[in-house]
Amino acid sequence: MKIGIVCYPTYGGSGVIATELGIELAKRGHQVHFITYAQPMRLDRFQDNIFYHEVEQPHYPLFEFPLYSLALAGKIIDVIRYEQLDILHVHYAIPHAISGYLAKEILKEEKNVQLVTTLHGTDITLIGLEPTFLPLVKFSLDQSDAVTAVSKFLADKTVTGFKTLHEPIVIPNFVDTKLYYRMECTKIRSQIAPNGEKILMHVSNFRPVKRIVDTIYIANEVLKTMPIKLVLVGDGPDRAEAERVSRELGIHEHVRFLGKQNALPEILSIADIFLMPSQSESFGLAALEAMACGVPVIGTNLGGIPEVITHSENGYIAELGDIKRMAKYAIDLLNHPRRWQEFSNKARQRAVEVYDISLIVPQYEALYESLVKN
Ligand code: GMT
Repeated sequence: MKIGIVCYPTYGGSGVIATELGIELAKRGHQVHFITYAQPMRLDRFQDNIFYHEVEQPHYPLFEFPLYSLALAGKIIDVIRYEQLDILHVHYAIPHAISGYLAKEILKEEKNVQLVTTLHGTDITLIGLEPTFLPLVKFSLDQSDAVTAVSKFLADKTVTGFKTLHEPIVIPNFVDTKLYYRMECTKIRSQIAPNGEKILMHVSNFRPVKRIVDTIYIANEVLKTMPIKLVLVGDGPDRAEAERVSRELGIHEHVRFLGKQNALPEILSIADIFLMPSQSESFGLAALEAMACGVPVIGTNLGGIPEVITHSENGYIAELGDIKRMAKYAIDLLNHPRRWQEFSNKARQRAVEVYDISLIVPQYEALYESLVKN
C-alpha cells in the first residue's frame, strides 16, 4: 500500500509512534510518505520505501497567525494526488484530522483515499475539549474512515467527551523490544552514580501534566533512607521549577538533568526505578520503553497508565500527588533485590508479550487492508 503519515515531528510520544510505525511499514514493503513541517526525530537514517514531504508555511503580511492547518491540507493534497496514496494516517487529531478531512473532500472525485485518525492524548483529554475545538474534532472523527485510540481509557473518553458516532478501535502503543532491552552500561552508570547509588529516572517533555516536581519530592523522601541519584531526561517548561525545588530541598547534587537524549535504551538500562507521576497520561509510552529495558515503573492511577503497569507485579500504582507512597514503593523495591529482579523480569516480559512492535503493527496493517478492500 501507499501510506501517508501526518504527525508532529518533535519530541513526544505521538511523533515517536508515528515514525516507528512508518519505518516498520516500510520494512514490510509498503511505501510510506511522511508529511510534516520538519524531519521526524527518529527518522534519522536512510531507509528504502520512505519519503519525506515538508510542509512549508506561507508568510504573508496579512496573516497575523500562521496558517499551518491549511498549508498542511495543501501539502496532503499534493502527496495524495502525485503519489496516489491509498491511506492517509494522521496522528493527533488537532489539526491533522481536520486538514486530512479537507484534503480528502477536495480530492473526492479524483481519488478515494482512506482517512485513519489515531488519537494520542490531550487532543481528546484537554485541548480538544476547548469549546473552540470540540466541534471541529468531533466532526473530523465522525468523518474519518477509521479512528483508533492508544488505550481503552482514551477510547472511552472519546465517546463520552465527543459523543462520536463510532467507538475508536483500541490499538495500543508499541516498542521494539529488539532495540529496547537492558544492556550493560557500566560506564554511564559509574559516571552518574560513582558510589554505586541506585538510580531513579524520569523521561518526558517536562510539561506541567508530567508533574516532574513530584519526582524531586519523591527523590527527597527516598534520600532520607538511602543514597540515590535522580536522573531527569528531556526538557521543557517545568525544568526551571524542578531545579529550583531541588536546590531549595538541598538535594540538587543528587539530581542530574541530562537534557534531550537519543540513546534512550542505553540510558534507561542504568535505571533501577522509572517514575511517572503524571496528572494525565493516555498511555505512557515512556513507561513502556522503560519496562522493555527491565525497569519497574511507579506511576499514577490515571488514564491509561494502569493498563500498561500491573500493580505489584511489574511496578506500582499510586494516587496522584501521593509522594510518600511512591517513595515507599521505591524504597521497598530497592531494598529487596530479589523482588526488584522479579519485577524487572515481568516488566520486560509484558513489553515483549503484549506490546512488541511485531504484534501491534500488523493490527494497523489489517485495518488499512480492510479499508482499502471496502
Ligand atoms: O497528548 C499530548 O499532549 C502529547 C502526546 C504526544 O504527542 O506525545 O502524548 C500522548 O501520546 C503518547 C503516545 O501515544 C502517550 O504515550 C502519552 O501518554 C500521551 N500523553 C498524554 O496523554 C498527556
